[in-house]
Amino acid sequence: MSNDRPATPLLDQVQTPADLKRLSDAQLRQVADELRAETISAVSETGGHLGAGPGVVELTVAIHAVFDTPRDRLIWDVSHQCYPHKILTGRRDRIRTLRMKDGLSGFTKRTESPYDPFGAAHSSTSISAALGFKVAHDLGGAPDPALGDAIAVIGDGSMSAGMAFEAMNNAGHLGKRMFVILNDNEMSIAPPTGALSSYLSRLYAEQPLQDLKAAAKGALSLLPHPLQDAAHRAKDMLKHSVVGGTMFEELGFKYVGPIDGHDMEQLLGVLRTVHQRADGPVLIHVITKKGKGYRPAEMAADKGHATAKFDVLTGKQKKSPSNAPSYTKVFAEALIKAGEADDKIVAVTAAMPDGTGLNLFAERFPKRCFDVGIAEQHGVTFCGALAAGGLKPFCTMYSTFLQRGYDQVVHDVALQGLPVRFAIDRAGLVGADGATHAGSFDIAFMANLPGMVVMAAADEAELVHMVATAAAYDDGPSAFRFPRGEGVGVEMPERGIPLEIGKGRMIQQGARVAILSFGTRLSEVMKASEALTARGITPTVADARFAKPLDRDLILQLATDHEALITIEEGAVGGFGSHVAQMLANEGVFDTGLKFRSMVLPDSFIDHANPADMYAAAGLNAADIEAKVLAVLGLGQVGVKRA
Ligand SMILES: Cc1ncc(C[n+]2csc(CCOP(=O)(O)OP(=O)(O)O)c2C)c(N)n1
Repeated sequence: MSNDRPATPLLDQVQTPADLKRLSDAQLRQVADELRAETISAVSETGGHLGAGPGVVELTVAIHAVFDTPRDRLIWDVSHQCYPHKILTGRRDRIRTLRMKDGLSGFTKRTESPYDPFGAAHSSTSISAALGFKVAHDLGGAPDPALGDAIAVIGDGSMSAGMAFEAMNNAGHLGKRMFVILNDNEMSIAPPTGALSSYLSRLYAEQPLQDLKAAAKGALSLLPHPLQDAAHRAKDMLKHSVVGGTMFEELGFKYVGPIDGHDMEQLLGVLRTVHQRADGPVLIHVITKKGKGYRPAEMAADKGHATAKFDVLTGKQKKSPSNAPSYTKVFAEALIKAGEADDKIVAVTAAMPDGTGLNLFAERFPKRCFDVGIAEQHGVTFCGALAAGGLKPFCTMYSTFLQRGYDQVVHDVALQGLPVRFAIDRAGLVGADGATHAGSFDIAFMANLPGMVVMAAADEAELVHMVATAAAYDDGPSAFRFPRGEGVGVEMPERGIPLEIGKGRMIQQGARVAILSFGTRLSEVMKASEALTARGITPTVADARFAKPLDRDLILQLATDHEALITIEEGAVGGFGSHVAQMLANEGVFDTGLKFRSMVLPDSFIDHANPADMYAAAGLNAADIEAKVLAVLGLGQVGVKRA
């Protein structure tokens, strides 16, 4: 590997998957090699999901060579492994814009290409989607392009989530021809946990990977065959040597495998056979290596799951140094301290030990930390019962993934008043992962729940106090949110001090206009305040700390003492500002003429870019706050002229 663009003579001739159909099997092997080199080279320039793509290059080429995409619907689960697919499906010219503003998405996206029939980024949806396409096909749905087969490619990590099993249960029952390719690399982001993972490992630990002949025969024999004898013979053979996968068979799938996902000949052989012969749901178990063919990724603990831009030769990442600690790290360290003081504190992550910082908690307290796999729903209910059992669980999830466990938050935790502590990381806009990962909705969906305490940290020191608050508060459920990225560099307290529930804090006393901030926009508010002070308007600034319960006294005071009140938060409409507006309306404050404005995320899904650009697009930066203050005071025009 070198830092120069790789030579890709054969790949250069492939504009769309139709071009693969003209190539020999040996040439397809070469296309796969070139595709791997091109993928690694592109990610070195853009950053992104590095390990998953190289693990599926052979699979990507083989599927596109055998099936007829985009007519056949190919659905990549999570779709962080879709970069090679994008290169083969007419997007190679833009592959070096991955995850950048106005560039290609890092995931499949319906609006981007007809080869992306179903968008994804949250896991374990692909089998449901494939089944939906298949049923639409059978019932005469007529989209453009017309419907053909449906193929889901799903990783072993994603296969562990409930949704995948719900879909297989349904698909096995309906018995329709469809294909699930289980891409088993024995990795999730971290090594996968749980009984399913052990089951899959056993499936191939106990028997060698199949050679081509046996695999193709295995596939054949699982399918209807005109010759009963041959079918019988094959069945016997399979029973005794070739077939594992009893669990999948019990669910109604024909099981083929395990096969070597880097052996092009074997892949092509098996896919051609099942393509020709399947008349019901088939699960093809493919063994691959995450990061395959790129040593730095293969050697990394996470197999190069996600990376910044890097040097291809050395694998060294090009990250800019930061001055402040990340919120995630601050959270983890505060939780460890709380855990040292209280042995009832336990922590739960859903397959994100590193991303949430719980790997550090697990190192310190291995018995008190649980990685439940990609299973947010289970994780939340599990925490509910841990709380009912007298422990103090911190249910630690990214805002976007907590969405999946929402009924469990409502039904299993809030309704029963159980003191689960929700630590909500990646709250607000997240940058390159884009709209699928934005933490936009948690304020709204948590603050509307009776009995839920909802906090947002304005900076990293506040986060330390909120961890302490959540640890101390045992009267019901609580949540605190904090964003992706680094803190603002404030002085850190030695230890967290529990906050008074439902009380905000004054930051600065000013006049005429009050700005009430919830969360980390506070630093932008302070920048805006400086600019406004230079214009002769010093706003009052307060940090609400709580969206629930609201600090009524503080808010009513701000409303009474000022001509205008502006709220600001990193969340969608329906959150903090809405609660404040509702309270003020009910108190009759608007009857006496308070000017009220609420700054929230726009009512649209914001595409990937860097976080600063995203907040600029959202209109939540200092300049927007300044403009809002001027406008509400009727000085908007003056402001624009002076600016
Ligand atoms: C609902 C949900 N929870 C968590 C994640 C974060 N996540 C992204 S990829 C991934 C691991 C997926 O593992 P696997 O399916 O085995 O694919 P691999 O990366 O190994 O190819 C996780 C946990 C997610 N995308 N969706």
